[in-house]
Amino acid sequence: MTFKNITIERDGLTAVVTINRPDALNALNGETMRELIHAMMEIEEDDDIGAVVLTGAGKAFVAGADIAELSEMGGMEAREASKLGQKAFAAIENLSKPVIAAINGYALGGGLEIAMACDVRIASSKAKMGQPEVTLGLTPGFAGTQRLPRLVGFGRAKELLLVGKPIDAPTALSYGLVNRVVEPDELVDAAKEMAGAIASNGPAAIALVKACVNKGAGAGLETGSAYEAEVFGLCFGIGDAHEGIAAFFEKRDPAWKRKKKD
Ligand code: DAK
Repeated sequence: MTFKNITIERDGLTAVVTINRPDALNALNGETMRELIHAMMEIEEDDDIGAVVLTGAGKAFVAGADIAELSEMGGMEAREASKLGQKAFAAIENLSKPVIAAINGYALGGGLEIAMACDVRIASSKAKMGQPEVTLGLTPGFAGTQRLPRLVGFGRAKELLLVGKPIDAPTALSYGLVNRVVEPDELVDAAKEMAGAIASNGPAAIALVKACVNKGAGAGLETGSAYEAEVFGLCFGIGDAHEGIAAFFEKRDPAWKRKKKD
């Protein structure tokens, strides 16, 4: 598919997906959501991609949902927009390959929510993050009220959600909202380096760890641990565990099976 609002660039086993509407600070309109869904489908099917970096073009990561588009919506249209957004976020969260958000600037409202749907967040020292929905008389619509407290705790989440003012990158780091803060010109390389490290590991183990953590977050310890035991067995069943352990003892790099159909 050809894309209008995003670009996809390959670097080894990493795909860098850039949201590219800099004139609107990469605000998420319906078309961009649809393109993100298609991009994730293409990446899912491509066995030569092991990890993804998601970033924004220009001075923003994503300045939120497209307010101009939202302002013109009727009820049923807003309902469809909501479903589309949920599908796009699920496509990122459920992608079998980890997604690293490289937060290059403003990540506000839906922009912070899409970053939180990613697996890891690295921020530029210039980034600003927040949930300003209440300043527009809105509540967050892409699970910000749910993912933010899971990442930063209830007190900090409620402050961000209720006051609506953005925080800077060092504060986000101290809250645990982002994993690392780097200089702006080092951001994409830092994210690519992490993506490369992830992609060099066992591809099935990577997909299964992501699924375990995500599924476990919504289940109790007992159910999550039972799921973990199943996928642990699967690593042996598909041979990756035997290969990884053999490579360790033979002092060589593991030869992972990348093709799903091998
Ligand atoms: N939508 C559309 N256009 C936007 C935009 C946005 N969110 N943010 C910025 N722009 C546009 C500006 O209108 C401006 O366009 P022109 O005037 O040049 O035509 C251009 O981008 C540059 O922006 P500024 O001139 O404002 O740039 P500044 O550097 O001065 O300020 C800023 C940067 C990020 C502080 C400022 O642009 C800003 O406050 N932007 C709005 C941030 C915001 O409130 N974001 C939305 C939060 S609400 C839903 C689920 C979720 C949501 C909605 C529905 N459903 C389930 C259906 C989520 C809602 C949100 O995200």
